[in-house]
Amino acid sequence: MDDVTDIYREYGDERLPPGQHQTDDFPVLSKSGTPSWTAETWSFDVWGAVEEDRSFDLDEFRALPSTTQRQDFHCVTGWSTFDCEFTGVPFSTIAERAGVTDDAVHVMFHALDGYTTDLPLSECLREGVLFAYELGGDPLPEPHGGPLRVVTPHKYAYKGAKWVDGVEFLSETERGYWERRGYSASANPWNEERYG
Ligand SMILES: Nc1nc2c(c(=O)[nH]1)N[C@H]1C(S)=C(S)[C@@H](COP(=O)(O)O)O[C@H]1N2
Ligand SMILES: [Mo]
Repeated sequence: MDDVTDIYREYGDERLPPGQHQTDDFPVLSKSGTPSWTAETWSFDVWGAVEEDRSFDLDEFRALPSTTQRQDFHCVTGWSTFDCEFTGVPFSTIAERAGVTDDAVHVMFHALDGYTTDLPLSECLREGVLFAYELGGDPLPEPHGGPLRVVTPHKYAYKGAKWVDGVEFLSETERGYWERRGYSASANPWNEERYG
């Protein structure tokens, strides 16, 4: 297992970002409840500034090369939970499979509940950004985004779309659900970038 719990060292000595408190459990936070889906119809789509649009069903996605990482998780509302063990496919693997074109600079994640969130492409290519389908060695619980979610340990957790079913590569910056509603586009917890 890889440890990516040392990201904070880029910003100082404190593992717990400023203004956060540590919780031992893993709370659930969703804008509008847990959406329903079926394994038969679920698909994960990749489109936009790519050489070839791609679509994966669940079995195809789980057959991709995966990694297991221990990560910390920071919600912008103030709680942090340490040492979450996620298994999934690195963002960079998906970018390689689709063949990102030269004009791609930004990414929009799409989810089954209508949620969206955006990040610069360079921020998505960091080691800790995964499309995760297991938590602690078990299938990712649906309230936490199962069957598939994004995790972004270098950002507040609203950058990690639960129930993710699409990733769109963009040649220009666009804003996601919370980013359009006043939350920070950059969302660095150690710089307390909570509001835009
Ligand atoms: N699709 C979707 N993804 C989402 C959200 C959401 O409402 N819908 N909430 C975000 C927020 S604000 C946080 S803190 C985390 C919460 O993840 P958890 O419920 O697994 O703790 O998911 C993020 N991803
Ligand atoms: Mo959050």
